[in-house]
Amino acid sequence: MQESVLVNVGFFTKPCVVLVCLCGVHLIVALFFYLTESTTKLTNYRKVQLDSDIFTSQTHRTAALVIQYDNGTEVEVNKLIYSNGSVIKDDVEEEPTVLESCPETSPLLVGPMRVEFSEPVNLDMVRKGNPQLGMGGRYKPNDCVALQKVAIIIPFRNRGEHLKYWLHYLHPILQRQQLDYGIYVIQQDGEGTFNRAKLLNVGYVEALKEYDYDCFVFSDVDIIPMDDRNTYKCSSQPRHLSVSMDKFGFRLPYKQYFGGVSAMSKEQFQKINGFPNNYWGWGGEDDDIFNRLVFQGMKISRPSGDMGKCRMIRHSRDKKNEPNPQRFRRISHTRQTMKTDGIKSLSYKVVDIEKDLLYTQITVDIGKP
Ligand code: UDH
Ligand code: NGS
Repeated sequence: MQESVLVNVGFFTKPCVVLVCLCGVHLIVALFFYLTESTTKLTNYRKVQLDSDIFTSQTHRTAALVIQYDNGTEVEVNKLIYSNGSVIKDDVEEEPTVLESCPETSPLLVGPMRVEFSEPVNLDMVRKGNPQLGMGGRYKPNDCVALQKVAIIIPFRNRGEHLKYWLHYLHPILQRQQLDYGIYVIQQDGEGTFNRAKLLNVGYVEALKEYDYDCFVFSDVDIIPMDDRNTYKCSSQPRHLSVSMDKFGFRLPYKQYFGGVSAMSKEQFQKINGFPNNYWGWGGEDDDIFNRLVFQGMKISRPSGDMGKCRMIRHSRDKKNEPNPQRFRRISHTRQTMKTDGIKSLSYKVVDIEKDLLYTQITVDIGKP
């Protein structure tokens, strides 16, 4: 009885051994492919070569990464990379090497906007809300080449609260306007009499030391546009931008008014020898600038009253910026004085340069009357 069982088992032994062998071979083959695959993946990741040049001040970029396989072959893939190096998306469309010019009118504009000054502004929130900015309040679009490189120059002293509102409102607007821009806050050092026009001259010279700007927007710190179609850029003629201010009942106070916010190309600014340096205290310097432009045969270009609406932050008169009693006499002599007094005769000392994410602040000693 025992013998017959043994014989039966012996009869089934050969096929079983063959089956077990086949299973074994199958297992080995499967294991081989599995291991080869995972080793390649691992090698891929370790051997990704990043070219550090691809990182700019922008948050992300597409870039070609070279992946090297074990067997020596190299493959290029496109990835979206954050500037901290983390790869967030595979196989995105390749970034064109030559970007096209931005359109004449930005498609990102929203038109009329609500502007109010009831809630205080937190600058950390403004920094977080503008992740595309580079140090010094610099920005340029990453999907097209901006039509103009614009330096925005703000004359400044003791107006920190106004500056916060200005930065809060203007950064998003300027980005929607697709400008290549930088913000320059020119702070008058010391307690002497304020000189707006001389600070603007300093801003022009200092901004040009940093970048090849072709347009200069001169803006008071307390004026905020209410419509982003009022683009902060230059025209073929000098442009007055704050044409419809709330404090003047949304109209020009007088036809020749050129105060508040204005824009001039490098050529236009050079043609008038810049701004006067000798208007100490409040008033008249903007009229002198208007005279200079007219005497050089230029006309003022302006947006419509609708697009040119803006709000001014209400405030009391600043100390050391009392009305200048000499202003009427001075504006009657612009034709003669503009030849010598201006950018050619400008002298000042830079005391400090501070780079914030939202602006570049240049503190200057501009002397006294
Ligand atoms: N500015 C300063 N600090 C000053 C003075 C002027 O930052 O102490 C700058 C600032 O950018 C300001 C610009 O210079 O927006 C023009 O100043 P302004 O005094 O000529 O003009 P603003 O319209 O004031 O600001 C006019 C006098 C307001 C009197 C109001 C009385 N109710
Ligand atoms: C004129 C001043 C300008 C000044 C404008 C608006 O009278 O400098 O008022 O002033 N000209 C002279 O004084 C010669 S404002 O109402 O904004 O304070 O910009």
